[in-house]
Amino acid sequence: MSSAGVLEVRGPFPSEEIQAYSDLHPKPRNVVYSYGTAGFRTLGSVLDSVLFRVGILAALRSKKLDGKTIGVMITASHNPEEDNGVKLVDPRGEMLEAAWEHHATLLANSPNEEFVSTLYDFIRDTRIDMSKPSRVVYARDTRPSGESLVKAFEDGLKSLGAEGRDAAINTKGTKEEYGEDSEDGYYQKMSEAFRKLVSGRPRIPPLVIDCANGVGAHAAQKLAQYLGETLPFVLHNTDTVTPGGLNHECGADYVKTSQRPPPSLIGVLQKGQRACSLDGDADRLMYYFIDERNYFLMLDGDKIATLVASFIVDLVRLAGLSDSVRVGVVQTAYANGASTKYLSDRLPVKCTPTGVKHLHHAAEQFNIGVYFEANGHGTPSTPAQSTALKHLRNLTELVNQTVGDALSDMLLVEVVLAHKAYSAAEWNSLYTDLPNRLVKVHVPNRHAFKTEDAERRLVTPQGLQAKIEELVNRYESGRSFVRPSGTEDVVRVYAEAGLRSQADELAYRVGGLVFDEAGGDPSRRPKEFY
Ligand code: NG1
Ligand code: ZN
Repeated sequence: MSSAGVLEVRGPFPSEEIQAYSDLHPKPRNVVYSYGTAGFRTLGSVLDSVLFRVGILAALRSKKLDGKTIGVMITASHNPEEDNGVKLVDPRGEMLEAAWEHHATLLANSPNEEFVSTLYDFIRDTRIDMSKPSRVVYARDTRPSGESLVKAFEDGLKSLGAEGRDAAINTKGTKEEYGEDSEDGYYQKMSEAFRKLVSGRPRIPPLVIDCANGVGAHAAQKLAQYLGETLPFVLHNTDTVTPGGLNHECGADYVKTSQRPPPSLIGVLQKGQRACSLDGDADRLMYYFIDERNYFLMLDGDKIATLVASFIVDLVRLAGLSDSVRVGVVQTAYANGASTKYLSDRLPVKCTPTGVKHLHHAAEQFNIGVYFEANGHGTPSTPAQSTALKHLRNLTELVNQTVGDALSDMLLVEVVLAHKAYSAAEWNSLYTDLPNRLVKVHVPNRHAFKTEDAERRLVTPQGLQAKIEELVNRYESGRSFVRPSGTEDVVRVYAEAGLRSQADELAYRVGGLVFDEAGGDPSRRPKEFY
């Protein structure tokens, strides 16, 4: 070892084992992988080598952090069943450090014959001590491809002799079952806090939950046992076995994107009854109801943020803490303009680029920061100081402050509704959403689109932003912005305006501008939908 740097890997490097296991999980030559906002995400059928290599990477990340536990989630969230994906979670529940996203991409793309030497160089350059222990806890959602991908991932762990623990619900009742204490403890803690928070309030009418035929079905069934009559559930779309069901015509993304209820709930929902949809991995939450006139009304992430923030503001005020505890809301450009206006009149609001890591970071600048993306992804982060207050203390027990958990968000909404004695309609009337439309545009190279000002303006392609603004100005209460997706190979166009027809028209027109500018395949030009 020279003082200039470490020339060799510290500790054992089992190159033969790694090579032997790696040969079982060859990388397809024609696929290029990239670790994006949501980790690696693509068709489940081309992810075998990625999962194997992520197993290795997770073990190395743990060694690098002195044996702290790393989390790995195998899921493609709200995406269709044939997709799958994997992301890493750092020890405190936060997203993988950005530099390691780059390492992950590098390792995933290394050709088979170079993999072991690329890995060696990486371990040496990153100064990972291979004699350190490593601990990895992992889980998957209910997708059919999940089972074999878990095996590939476990091979990655085994090749380094790393310790892994399967925290997935699918091991329940099998000989691999891991003690359920922690999962049970979690439901116990949440439901006890919930009971305390709603005690003395009127009986809560049943809540309809669309579980997206995903992993949330298992969790909701479990939680129902703990909550009993305190909060009765009516569970739908709980079939995690029939192929093709996951997120199909159900789930939070379906509801938000199509702006209608899952067909399976039509005829089930009674007027005024509260209903909500989870997504495939149960980290998004969308509330909705049918009003007296039989209209479908959505209570999305913005409405949730508004409800929760106003409740927290009330609690802080009642506790006489207004001067010392700063409550704020964090949104992205996708937040409905009406919500931004409503909130900005009442408390500080910050806008960040898309992605939980940006929102979370900004939320930490407040003492209590509430963030929900419009699509229902989010959580409030409450500080330790608030323990002076009983309700705030119970709130911290209830909410999951590091990673999205739609069920804990749902309980929080129910607490606030119970406290404010709000019906779904009263909650909805806090402000009226501006009609809006989100469109995907397929372009040859989405990376040509660069943004600034929390993604609200395009920097490149040059001149396009000016054209968008020229269009937007022709619409009353018009707003539109364009950004490349971090999770799909598309550019997203968002538009809102005072009238439904105008929002649709604006979205279509901006979509057309983007498409023409990017030189897309004419057969994929956005279609008129208004
Ligand atoms: P992209 O594909 O970068 O737009 C989508 C969501 C994000 C976030 C991530 C991660 C929209 C418009 N975008 O990101 O809000 O949830 O997925 O899942 O909903
Ligand atoms: Zn999700």
